[in-house]
Amino acid sequence: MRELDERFLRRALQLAERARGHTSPNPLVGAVLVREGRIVGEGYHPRAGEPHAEVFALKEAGERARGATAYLTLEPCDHHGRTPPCSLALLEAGVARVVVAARDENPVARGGLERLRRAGVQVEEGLLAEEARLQNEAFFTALRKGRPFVLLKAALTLDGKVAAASGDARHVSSEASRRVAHAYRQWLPAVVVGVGTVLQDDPALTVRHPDFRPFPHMLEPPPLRDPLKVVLDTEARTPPTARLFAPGPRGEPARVLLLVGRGAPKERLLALERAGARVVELPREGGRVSPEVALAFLWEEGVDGVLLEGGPRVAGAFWARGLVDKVALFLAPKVVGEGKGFLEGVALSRMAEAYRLRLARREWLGEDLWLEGYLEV
Ligand code: AOF
Ligand code: ZN
Repeated sequence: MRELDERFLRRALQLAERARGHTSPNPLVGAVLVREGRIVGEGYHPRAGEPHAEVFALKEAGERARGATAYLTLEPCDHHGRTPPCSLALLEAGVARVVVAARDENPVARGGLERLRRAGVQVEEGLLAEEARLQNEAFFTALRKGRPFVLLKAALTLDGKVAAASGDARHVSSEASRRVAHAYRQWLPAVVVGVGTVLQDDPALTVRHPDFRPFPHMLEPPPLRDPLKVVLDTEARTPPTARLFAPGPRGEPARVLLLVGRGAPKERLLALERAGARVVELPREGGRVSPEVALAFLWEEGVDGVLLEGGPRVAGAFWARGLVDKVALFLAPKVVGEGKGFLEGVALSRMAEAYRLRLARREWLGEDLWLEGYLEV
């Protein structure tokens, strides 16, 4: 029984993955309805504002949902949000048993399991819970912290440098690593860079040829889309001709958000707006737009996670304030000697004080070492 339950729940996790990159601020959710050992309905949540996973599965099952078991990656919602409660939909359809991987932690939506239990539905939870929580780690972390989840990505030489002494940062890591990095861009709704990176590297920040290895349940790639491109640019120094304004590889117009400090030169703001940017003036702290203020603004906009892509000054500022949740590093077998370190402005006097990462991944990508870890606090 447990083996079968696990198999169908895994199928639900796989369905959920089809929408990676499209659901923020909502989670990825998959649903499978099974009657007499056979799948009678499947669904996933395609994007915020559209019906929830359960609704698609119930629709496909029709009358066959009566007496069925529902396998859900997330506790069904119990609220009238953008859509009506899934708990009621499951009850009305006559589902007899519900197997749920992870509890919803959204105080507004959760509670579906209690309602189903009270109505006499057999409820089981916790199977594959860890995998389901990992699938939605941005969603869960953001809810818990009340700000977007922050993944810091960097390609480093063996001596820990992100750029040579001149600032040249082009192609530290291999093509294989860059493809994985593009999968992170697909995953998180926004990419954040400092204006220094725009001036130095002129990145496009689009999603091209991603390699979806970070996501274990993904069977087929989701529809690709470029992230919201966010530039921390206190003085509005981004050139209106920067590559990030160009349409993406699929012809989609670039979505660029420039977070500038109050009092930045008006004529530059106008030029950047003409280039297609949305420009938002935020209060300064110590002369600059702070990471806290930027994240708070993004969270209000419904951004539940960001990929921090540098440079070292922005990375250091987020790190020093404890705002980095997860790190993805690509370590290339190169040595440049003096160059730009990974975290500018972070300085410790004793090795014993060093930050520690709890490693969640250590894998070779060709000759690069790929690490993922969580900052221990
Ligand atoms: C489910 N099934 O497929 C999803 C759920 O604004 P709404 O109505 O889309 O509600 C969003 C919240 O509902 C979201 O924050 C999360 O708590 C839950 N998402 N629940 O039963 C789904 N996507
Ligand atoms: Zn729902």
